[in-house]
Amino acid sequence: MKITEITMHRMNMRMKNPFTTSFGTEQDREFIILEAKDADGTVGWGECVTSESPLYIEEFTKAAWVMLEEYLIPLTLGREISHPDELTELFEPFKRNNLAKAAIDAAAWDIYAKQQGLSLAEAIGGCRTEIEVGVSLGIEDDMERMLTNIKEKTADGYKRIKVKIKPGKDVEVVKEIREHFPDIPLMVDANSAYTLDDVETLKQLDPYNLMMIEQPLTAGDLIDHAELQKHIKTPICLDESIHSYDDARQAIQLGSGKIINMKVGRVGGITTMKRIHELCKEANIPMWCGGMLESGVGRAHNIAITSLSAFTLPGDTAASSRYWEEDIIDPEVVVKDGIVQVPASPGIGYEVNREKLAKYTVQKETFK
Ligand code: OSB
Ligand code: MG
Repeated sequence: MKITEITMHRMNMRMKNPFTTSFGTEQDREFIILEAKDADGTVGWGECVTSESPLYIEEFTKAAWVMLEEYLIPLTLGREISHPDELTELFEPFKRNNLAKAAIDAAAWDIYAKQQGLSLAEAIGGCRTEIEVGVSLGIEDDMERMLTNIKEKTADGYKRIKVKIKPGKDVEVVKEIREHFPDIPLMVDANSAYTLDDVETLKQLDPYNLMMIEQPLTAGDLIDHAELQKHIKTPICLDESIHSYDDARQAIQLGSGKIINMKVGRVGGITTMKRIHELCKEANIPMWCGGMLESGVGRAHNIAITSLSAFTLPGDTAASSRYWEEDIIDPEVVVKDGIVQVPASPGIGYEVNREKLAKYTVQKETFK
């Protein structure tokens, strides 16, 4: 395989509703769709899941664009590779910038799968034809609205509900949710908003039978999470602390968490994701696929990834319609009774709708 042309589409897509986390509110998603063309004409797609601002992670869309344009795309173009795994090694000298790296990696895997006549799920070793999904709900000022959201999503069949929390919007919120929904599979995500000074508050979540608390402490931290886990019963799930195979290995060794949220972007691509997957399988660490409010392209990759065997918990890959008036893929991602069918057709298994892609593109450049 030899990628001879890459087009970056900088996108701006407005979500139906604002999404609030402990780090801020986002409604206009700015990200990059990366289109790669092989010498044989096969086209592959990847999504660079950055946001306009570096609030969740240090990368952001304009920075990723420069990283891709100046470093990663020149390294990729015209290079003969026998397998997409080789890209990880190729990009290794450049520190971090995982979201940018993962965008090319994703497109290369799509090309590779199409050339092999395999679905992306098959190409990466997936073993499921359908996956269970949950939904992630943002912080709401109005508790009634939160309860309505949960009621709706539960009625839609989502397999678990995740709610965002932050200091001051945590124990009371969970208590009230549990009063109305005593039995739903429920978890919370703090997006790094707490410190070890908050142990007493976090302990108060223990009676509410949460599946897990996601990333309570600082992004990148493993040590304090291990300490926190000794004091709370709720299992800790790591998100912003896992950027590499070694992060996952050390987290398991230290007991920093009991569950891992996998985002392919955050770990720099499918190749590293697969290594972490093997590690978690061996260590009996359940995984699930996180989300970055993706368009259909990123969503398609997430569906394929979730077909791997250690992804035993429902992830955040909700239906296209949960986010968008219209998605940029055909067909859109549909969730029925909390289940998404894993496409069997070659590559990501969805067609990018070029008309809709163009409609939301604010900058486009082709590199050869
Ligand atoms: O922490 O998982 C997170 C969205 C943007 C950035 C970080 C996170 C999230 C979500 C939403 O929780 C996941 C989704 O619905 O795509
Ligand atoms: Mg998270």
